Amino acid sequence: MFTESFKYYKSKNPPPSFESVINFDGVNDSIFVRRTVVNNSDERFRHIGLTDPIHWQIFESPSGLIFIKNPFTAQGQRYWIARCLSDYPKSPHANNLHSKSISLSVVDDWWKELNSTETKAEKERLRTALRWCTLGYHHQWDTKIYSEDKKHEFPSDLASLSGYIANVLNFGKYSAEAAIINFYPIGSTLSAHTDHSEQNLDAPLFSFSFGQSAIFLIGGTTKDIKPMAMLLQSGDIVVMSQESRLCYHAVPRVFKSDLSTWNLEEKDEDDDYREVTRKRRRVSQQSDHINTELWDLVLNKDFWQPFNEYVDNCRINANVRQVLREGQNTL
Ligand SMILES: O=C(O)CCC(=O)C(=O)O
Repeated sequence: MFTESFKYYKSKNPPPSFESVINFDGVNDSIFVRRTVVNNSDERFRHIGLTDPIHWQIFESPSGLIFIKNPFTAQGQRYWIARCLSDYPKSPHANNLHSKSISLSVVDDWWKELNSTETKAEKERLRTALRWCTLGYHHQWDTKIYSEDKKHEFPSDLASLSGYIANVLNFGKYSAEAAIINFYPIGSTLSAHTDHSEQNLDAPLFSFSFGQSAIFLIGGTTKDIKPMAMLLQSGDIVVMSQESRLCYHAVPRVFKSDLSTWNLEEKDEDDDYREVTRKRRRVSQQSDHINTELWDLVLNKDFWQPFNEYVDNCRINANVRQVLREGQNTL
C-alpha cells in the first residue's frame, strides 16, 4: 500500500492529482483536530525566529502526528536556512560528500566552495551534490546504530529551537542530540523508512521544512497501511510523537512552489522601540545561542542572494531527535 502511494505521487508522467493531499491552508476535513496554545509566558519566540505561539495553527492526529503551519517569521526562516546551508554541513559535522569523488575542501566547507565556483555547470554539480549532513550523534546509514565515537557537539541554537517548541506543545524538557539535515533538489525523493535508532522513542521527533514544497507520506508501523499524503511548505513543522513516532514515512515529490515566504516583508516597528528591543533581543539571543551576526546579515540583500538562489531551487528538511532517555548520559 505504501509503495503504491509512493509511486503514485512520484510519477512524472502522468503527474499525480493532489486532490487527496491534506493541505492545512484549505478546509481541514482530515482526521487532524485543531489544538491551541492558550497562553504563552515565554517571550523567547521572537528571538529564535518564531511568531507568537498563541497565533500558531496546530493540527494533531489521533496517532500523535502534529503539524504546525509555518510559525516562522521571514527573518527567522532566513536565519535557519542560512544555518542549514553555511554552517551545519561544515566539518566536523558529517555529510554525504565524503563518499563522492569530491575535493576535501568541498567536504569541509561546501557552501564556501560552492560560492567561489565560477562556472555555471560546476556550480550546479556542487549545488546538487550535497544531499545530507548529520549533527550530534551522527546517523549511521548502514547499521542504524549511533555510537559515542561518532558524535560531535550538537548546535545549541537548533537545540534551543527544538526545546522551545517541545515546551509550547507540552512535551516537557527536550534534549536535542541528533539531527539529519536533508537537501532535496527539485525532483528528488526520500524512500519509505522508520526512524528507530534512538534509545528514547518516547521523545518526539521535530521536522522543519524550508524552501520548496513537498508531498510527505505517513502511514503505519508496516508498509501494508495506506499512508496519508500531506503538503509541506516552507516553515512548516511536523512533529512525530506517540504512535506516529515509529510509522513509515517518505517524501515522494519535491516541487516548485509559487510562494517564497522567506522573502515576505515584515512590518517595521518604530525606531525607539526597535532600539530597545534590539538590546533586549541580543541578550535573549545570546542565551539561546543564536548567531546574532548572521541574524542581522540575512536581511542584507547581497548576503542573502546566494541563499535565495539555493532555496529557489531546492528544499531543506532538518529533523531533530532526542537519543538518550532522561537521566541517561551516554549510550
Ligand atoms: O524530508 C522530510 O520531510 C522527511 C525526512 C525524514 O523522514 C528523515 O530524514 O528521516
